[in-house]
Amino acid sequence: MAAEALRLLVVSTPVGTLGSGKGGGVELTLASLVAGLLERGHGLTVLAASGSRLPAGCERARLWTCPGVDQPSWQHQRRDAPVQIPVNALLPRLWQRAVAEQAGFDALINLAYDWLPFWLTPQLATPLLHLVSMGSVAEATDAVIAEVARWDQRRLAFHTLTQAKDFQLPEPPVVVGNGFDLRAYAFCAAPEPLLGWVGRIAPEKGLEDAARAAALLGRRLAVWGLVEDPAYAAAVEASVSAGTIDWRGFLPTAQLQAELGRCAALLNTPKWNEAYGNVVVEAMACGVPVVAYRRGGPGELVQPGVNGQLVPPDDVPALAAAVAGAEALDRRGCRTWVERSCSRAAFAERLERWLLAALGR
Ligand code: HBI
Repeated sequence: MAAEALRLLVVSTPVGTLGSGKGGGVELTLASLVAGLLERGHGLTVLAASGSRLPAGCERARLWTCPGVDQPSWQHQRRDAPVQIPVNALLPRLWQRAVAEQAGFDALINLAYDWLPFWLTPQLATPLLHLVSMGSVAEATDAVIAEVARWDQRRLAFHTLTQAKDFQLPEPPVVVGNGFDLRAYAFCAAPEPLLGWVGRIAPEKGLEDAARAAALLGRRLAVWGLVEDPAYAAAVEASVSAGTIDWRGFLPTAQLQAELGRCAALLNTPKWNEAYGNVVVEAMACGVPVVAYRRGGPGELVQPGVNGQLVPPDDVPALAAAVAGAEALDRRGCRTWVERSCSRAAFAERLERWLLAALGR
């Protein structure tokens, strides 16, 4: 239990409503951050887009919402793109409310990857902290994150060391990993001879490499995820023999984990500096070992010989060759590693340590 209960305002991503899945990994991070800190006795208020629903486990948090137009995703803009504020935008409304209410909180926590909240940091009386959700994807956010780091780097936390290395930081970074409600993931001891791949189906996720590796092995590849780029999905389907890919669609966690657990191994093929790699931990939580590129967060989460294997980035033959070694691993060891490192309780403890240090307590 925490030494003293903090009153915390968590401001969500302006890309989609909580519960829509459009916020990507941030939704899972927010759920674990809020539920974990509630468990430790803190008071939580969540500020998000109208239509948002509090995730399971966060019922004791207060929910405030604002209407407005989503922010364009930084993942789909050029690195040198200017910051855009749409007409009737959600982002400034969220922060207008946060600024107006700041006196009622001990700290504000921002989960958005947007210029405005980082820029506001030195201007607020109540300490504003940021859990940065991505690696470097835009010069505008790189620059403002570097400014906050120069001003007071204690205000920043990252999911992994690899992600933090993308940014100019005067001090070693605070790395908090992520947290998962492991009751939601069932361990599967006896898999099918099936390979798996989970993620938004878009070029930066590298599905084409996993499909080619499965084809090289003559194995089926089950694919779960939102088809964000239909043309890309069709091109991947056409790149391997019919029947190699078994498209399973975007499933809520309960259904996803029930199917994912039956895989003999998960292939993880990011083409960008994935900040963390939630799907890698979700697979391991079900006992599924992971073969991943040595890149981004997954390159830090996979412990070779314990919960999976790592191969040189973009090396498809190496990806295929590593599958047998991963499938030979003890599946219970994958689950145990997640229980030790990625539970909501472990995540909340790391978050609380970050908060108290940033508040100078
Ligand atoms: N883009 N502008 C913007 N703001 C965000 O908060 C944001 C984003 N793109 C993706 C994203 N957040 C989340 O899906 C991260 O989990 C990747």
